[in-house]
Amino acid sequence: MVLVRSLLLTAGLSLVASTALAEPLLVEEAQVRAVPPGSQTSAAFMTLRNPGEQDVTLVDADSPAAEVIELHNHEDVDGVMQMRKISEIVVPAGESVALAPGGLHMMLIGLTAPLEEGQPVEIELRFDSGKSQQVTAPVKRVEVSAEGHHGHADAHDHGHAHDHGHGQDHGHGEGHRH
Ligand SMILES: [Cu+2]
Repeated sequence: MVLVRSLLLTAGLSLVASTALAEPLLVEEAQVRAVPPGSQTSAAFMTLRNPGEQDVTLVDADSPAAEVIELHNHEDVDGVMQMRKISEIVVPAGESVALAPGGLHMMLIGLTAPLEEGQPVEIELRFDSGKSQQVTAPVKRVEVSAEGHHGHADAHDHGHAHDHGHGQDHGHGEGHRH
């Protein structure tokens, strides 16, 4: 009887443990944009992959590196790319969503300390399910000009997207300087 009870207890515990360990998303290529000293904002980029069978909805994020993190997208408004705060990012079951310069990103607002290249930034992703997930995103220089050295078409497209991101960041910084 004692043996049965302890077996049940063990089974119950391992079930809880494996549930707690199962992260909702696989996060790849997480990085935070290196910004000049004195900058109050930065952005985090990453690829969110959902290996599960249910959609995962990101609704919020938090980091010791910034006072606030907002989920942002870029929208083409009459030919001008504008940054918009959005309430959620849905990662459909079995699919992945890229947060990248010129598109979806997490905006770090009110940096608590200067970001140093290579520094790991801890970001907690919060989901509508109430679950959360910890991500480490190193600070990296996100190239603004990719002209010249890479040569192939991909590099050029890339450079273009970065240029958009760059312009928008300026606009954004001003928007938050109330
Ligand atoms: Cu933004």
